[in-house]
Amino acid sequence: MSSHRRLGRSALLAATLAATLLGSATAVTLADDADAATSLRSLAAATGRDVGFALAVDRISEPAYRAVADEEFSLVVAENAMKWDSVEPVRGQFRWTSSDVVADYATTTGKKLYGHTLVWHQALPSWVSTLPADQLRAAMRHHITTVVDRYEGRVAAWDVVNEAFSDNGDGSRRGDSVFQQKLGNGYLAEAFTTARAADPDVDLCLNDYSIEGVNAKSNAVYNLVKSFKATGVPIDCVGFQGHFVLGQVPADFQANLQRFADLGVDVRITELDVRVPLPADANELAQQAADYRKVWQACLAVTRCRGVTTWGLTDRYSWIPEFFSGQGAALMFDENYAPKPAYRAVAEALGAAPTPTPTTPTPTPTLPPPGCSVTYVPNSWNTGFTAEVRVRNDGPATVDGWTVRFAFTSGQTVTGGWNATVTQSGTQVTARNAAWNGTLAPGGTVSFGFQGTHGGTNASPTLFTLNGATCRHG
Ligand code: 9MR
Repeated sequence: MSSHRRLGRSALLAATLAATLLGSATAVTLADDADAATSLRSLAAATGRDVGFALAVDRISEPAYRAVADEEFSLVVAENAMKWDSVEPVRGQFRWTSSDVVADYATTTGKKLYGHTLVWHQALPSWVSTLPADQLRAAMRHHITTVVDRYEGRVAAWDVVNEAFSDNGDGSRRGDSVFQQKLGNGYLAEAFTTARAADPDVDLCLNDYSIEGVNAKSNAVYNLVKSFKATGVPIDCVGFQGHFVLGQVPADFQANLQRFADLGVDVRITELDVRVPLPADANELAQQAADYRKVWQACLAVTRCRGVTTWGLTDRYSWIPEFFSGQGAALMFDENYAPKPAYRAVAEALGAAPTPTPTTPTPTPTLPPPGCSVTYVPNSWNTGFTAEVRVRNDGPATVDGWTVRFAFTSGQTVTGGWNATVTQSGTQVTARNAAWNGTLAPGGTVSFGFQGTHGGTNASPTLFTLNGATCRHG
């Protein structure tokens, strides 16, 4: 095989599968040379790096999700299933159902399993916060020991402590952590020592965000790692989460990774995503691709960088839109599992040949035909209105969880909704299914609505999408 490989067998496979599931006759074609094509997983393996994704346990049974996960990634981490509130919701009673799904998935697919996370101030059951200091210490030790023991020999590395430093970025310890409040600075070393006692071989990592560049917070983490090394507290790795705003990967990212590596720890990008104001346009997706490329190039340039993990797999399911209103599209696969420019950029950073420049006629990707129809029925008065939106699933597959998006063109404001959670950011409106109406069988229709205000003109939106796909009117 040539040193450069062409992109796309698995991406093609995923796009084909997704397109098939979504009712398209033709997949988006990514490569003109599918025979020599390969996946991110194999490209990354050739560089000695892991390409990981955060697994949402309730999505792995979906065929398109599973196909991309299986094919493209070599490492898996639980997005939520190994957190304290998931595995020990009641003191001393451990529930392994969800965490085992992730561990078993790693085993059956031969992927590396990354552990996230043992001690964190969030995703913490309320019983932990109410304990007095001595009992909190005992509970922390018991939790770490039990969870690490359970996955001993299977987890390659644990985020032992997550986000120990303050949000304000000044390098101080996090004041809103019950561990910090009741146990003081020493809880960190104690957590690492406890984890080491439970598993002498697993790598022990400190994980945090907004530490990607050289700044007061990353300096504080750096000094802590240095002091651990100096005093013999076991630590093997530092995780840089990498939740980036578009275009804001710091210029000194690689240098920062390198200074940590020089302390004698591995480094890893643990939760990469690059959020974009919605709807993302082509320029933004190109910038996002450049950001992903820069992250991978930095990792590849640092010998002790073990890999890059994205926080999720598809824009269809990502924490971003929920936490940052009006933003999303942060991952390498879009809402229909089609690889985005970021995917191609990563593959190229990993050694795949650049996309051949197309000769005439310019091959335009065949987009899936609309898989949905929308009827919009406004009812206006003075400066108020209601609107009912009816959405029909025209595709052959059941839609499991829906997001409908559209934009106002005459300054309207949503004030409330029914049968959906309706939010607005600028002109962009996002409606997500309610708990009871998320499933939309082929041919099925769902109706939701909202109240709003307008300034005298109440033009109807013209473009609606269902889970990212453009809908017909009618
Ligand atoms: O993506 C995760 C989201 O589904 C959870 O509700 C949230 C709280 O448990 O955690 C999110 O993941 C976080 C990760 O565990 C730590 N770094 C920040 C991530 C995004 O908030």
